[in-house]
Amino acid sequence: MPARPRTPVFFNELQLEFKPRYEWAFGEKITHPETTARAESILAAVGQAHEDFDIRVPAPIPASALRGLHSMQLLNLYAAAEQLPGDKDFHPTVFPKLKRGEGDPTNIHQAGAYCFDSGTPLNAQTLSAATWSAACARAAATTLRKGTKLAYALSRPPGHHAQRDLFGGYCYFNNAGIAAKTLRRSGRVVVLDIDFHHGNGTQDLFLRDDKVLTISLHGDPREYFPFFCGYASEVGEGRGRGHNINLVLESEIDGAHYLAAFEAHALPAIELFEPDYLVLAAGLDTYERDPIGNFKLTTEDFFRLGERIGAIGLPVAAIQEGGYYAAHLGRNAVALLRGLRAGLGLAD
Ligand code: Q9C
Ligand code: ZN
Repeated sequence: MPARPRTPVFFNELQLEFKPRYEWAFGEKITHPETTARAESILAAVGQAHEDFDIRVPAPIPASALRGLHSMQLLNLYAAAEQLPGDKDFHPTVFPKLKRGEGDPTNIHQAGAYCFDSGTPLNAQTLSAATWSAACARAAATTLRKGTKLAYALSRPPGHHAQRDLFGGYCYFNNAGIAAKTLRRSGRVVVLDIDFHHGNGTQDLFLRDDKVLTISLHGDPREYFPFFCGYASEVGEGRGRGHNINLVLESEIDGAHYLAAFEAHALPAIELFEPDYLVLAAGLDTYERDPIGNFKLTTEDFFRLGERIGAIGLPVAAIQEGGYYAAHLGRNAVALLRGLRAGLGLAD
């Protein structure tokens, strides 16, 4: 019997050097949810399951690939942040109206022109970690273009909230967007976002694109981040009209109801679109113990969901997004990936 293929997992240790902190004006320090413990938990779990997974360092991502999705000012701002003192996290506190793209990106104090929330710090390690995180997503997509059926990007920091010229929601570069843009060169792409939060950045990047279908299942934005978008009425614009789907799920939804909503609303739309590739924005903050989300999915539910997504039969680039119960994040990621392997027929 041929050896079953191991699933590539892309990660660079340099991603662990970014340690975002909350530093409030009053000097009080609070642990930031997007900790290195998240990536460490996933690394440990995939390392233990080495019969199924193969951890690889991605090729570096060329600046041109980042520029294909993000503005020069955003890149320049991250470069300016590299000059911050090593112990300093800069949190924008002033958000000018009508000045998007107009702030001076070489002046860190104008970072609020490129940011949409106050919980996403810049420091000297942000650019390096975010660039490697994006490189993981690009490597996963490149692997799919060569014929691999499943690849996983251990992208951290996450990406799905990042827009062309805005960072926020712990996201700096839109990793899933980079994967989708890479795959789009060889076919039609569906981006399926299962993070607890609406994938506003990905929606925005492909809003007018009819070759990329974006679907996001998430908590009600009237109550949960990012608040200002993620509503069912956002269906795409121009030729992209009909190619964005927001599925707002009920508060405290459990795995069975989540899967039912997925099967009733996401699956038929994916099949109708006839995509060639699936990019999975794999947020695991729908977990029952997640400190930020309020859904009630279990580890077993992540396996079932992965299995259902894999069974669609499309090559899958799974890109890590949120998930803040770090102690169980690794086992949840492995459950989702093992489900995907089973659904795709890569397991025995
Ligand atoms: N007190 C991702 O999952 N605000 N980002 C939460 C909680 C921001 C989450 C506030 C949540 C962003 C990738
Ligand atoms: Zn999230």
